[in-house]
Amino acid sequence: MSQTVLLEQALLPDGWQRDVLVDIKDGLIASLDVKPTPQQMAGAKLVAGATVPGLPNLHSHTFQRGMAGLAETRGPSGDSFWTWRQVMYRFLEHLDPDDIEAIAAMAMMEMLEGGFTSLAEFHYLHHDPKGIAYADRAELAVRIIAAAQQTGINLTLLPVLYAQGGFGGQPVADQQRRFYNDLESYFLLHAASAEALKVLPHAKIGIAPHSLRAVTPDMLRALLAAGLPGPIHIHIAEQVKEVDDCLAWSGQRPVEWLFNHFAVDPQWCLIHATHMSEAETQALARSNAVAGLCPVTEANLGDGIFNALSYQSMKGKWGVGSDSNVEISAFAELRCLEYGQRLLHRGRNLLADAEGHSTGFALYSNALQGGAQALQQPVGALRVGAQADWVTLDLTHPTLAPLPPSHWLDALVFVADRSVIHSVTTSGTLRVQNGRHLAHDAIATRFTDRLRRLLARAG
Ligand code: NGQ
Ligand code: ZN
Repeated sequence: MSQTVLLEQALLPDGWQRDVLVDIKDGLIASLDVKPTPQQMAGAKLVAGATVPGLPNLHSHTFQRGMAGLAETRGPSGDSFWTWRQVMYRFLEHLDPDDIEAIAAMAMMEMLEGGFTSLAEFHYLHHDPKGIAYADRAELAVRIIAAAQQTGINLTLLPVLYAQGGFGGQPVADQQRRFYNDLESYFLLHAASAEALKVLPHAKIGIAPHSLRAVTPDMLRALLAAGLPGPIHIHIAEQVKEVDDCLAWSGQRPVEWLFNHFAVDPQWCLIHATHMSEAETQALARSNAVAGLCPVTEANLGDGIFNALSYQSMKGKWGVGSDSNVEISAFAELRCLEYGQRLLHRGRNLLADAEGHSTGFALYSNALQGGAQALQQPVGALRVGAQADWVTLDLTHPTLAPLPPSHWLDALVFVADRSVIHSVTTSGTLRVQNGRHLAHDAIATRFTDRLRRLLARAG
């Protein structure tokens, strides 16, 4: 399958360019011409507006979209990440495979409508509510894959190893039984997931030890020694209590412990990494691993603020994820990241590259690069060989219409809501038009029906 489109305005790696002619073959950009002849332009399908590469979403648990808005009521005492986690555990007790697929499709559709075109799904819900493996042990991975197929988001699936309930070999709690695997069953799950993923031509697979809280050092060593392909994602140093528990267990902080025991390299993506000393920040930046920041969720859960200013000054790589999916928007993640730094350091335009440079451009391009690395997909730039994944902005929208191109990304990150998104394409196929996914109504109706029933069941 091949087609030729003419992008009226396109964000290329070195800036905005008018009239970019793109040939798409098998979902990839086969050629890209910045000085097309009038004859070439005449034969192409015009994409009006300003086209930017879609952002990779490097961290999500799609099922948590089903509890968005259900964890904002004050509980009996001192609400925190840990009481939220109890609410989340109670919510997932009732989810069946059909619910999980319907919620995943809803979340993925909103990702596409919100500017994300690819996704690393950190998938740890594996078994039935009693902790018993489904007849197909990859049943729930199959459901995530089906949702990706329905929506068209480009998936990197990260089957998660979750094997202990806390540092030092604590047994998993009853509420964590749906996550549990030993190494042997994990490898079977991983193989079955890889097989199921074959229905998606551009999909990737990686591995994800859930956190240092949830795997033992021996298991982590054995998992890495198996040499499975793809990226390695892990939650780390998100909460102060997690840092304190790690210190009590090992005498070291989580990021420090990881670097002391493993060769962290660009394959790795450290999710959150909120609480790091300067030495840890430097080690992470030097490793060229990606810091997987989820600023909206980190704010929602009261995690703390990642010191992006010092990390970026050390040329650390980072990307963004929508994690708990309480709000799904590529732009909101970037905005929240910069605003956290402004509040922390009491300054402005802190993550811009240099004087006279746009903050929105710096945020957007860093998140493109870090996200592509974390997903290990050929995404994150409009260039030959990349997936034809892009977001086209409506240049007649009042947020953008009066502005010159040099300010479009600032307006996108700091001013716009999703109503500036006109269309979204992944793998060369149109998925969102006039701001709505082509299957919006069917996906939204199924989600609403299933969630109503679920909430009635749960009481
Ligand atoms: C998760 N979410 O796996 O969904 C976690 C909560 C945990 C975040 N860390 C559970 N944001 O970390 O134990
Ligand atoms: Zn997470």
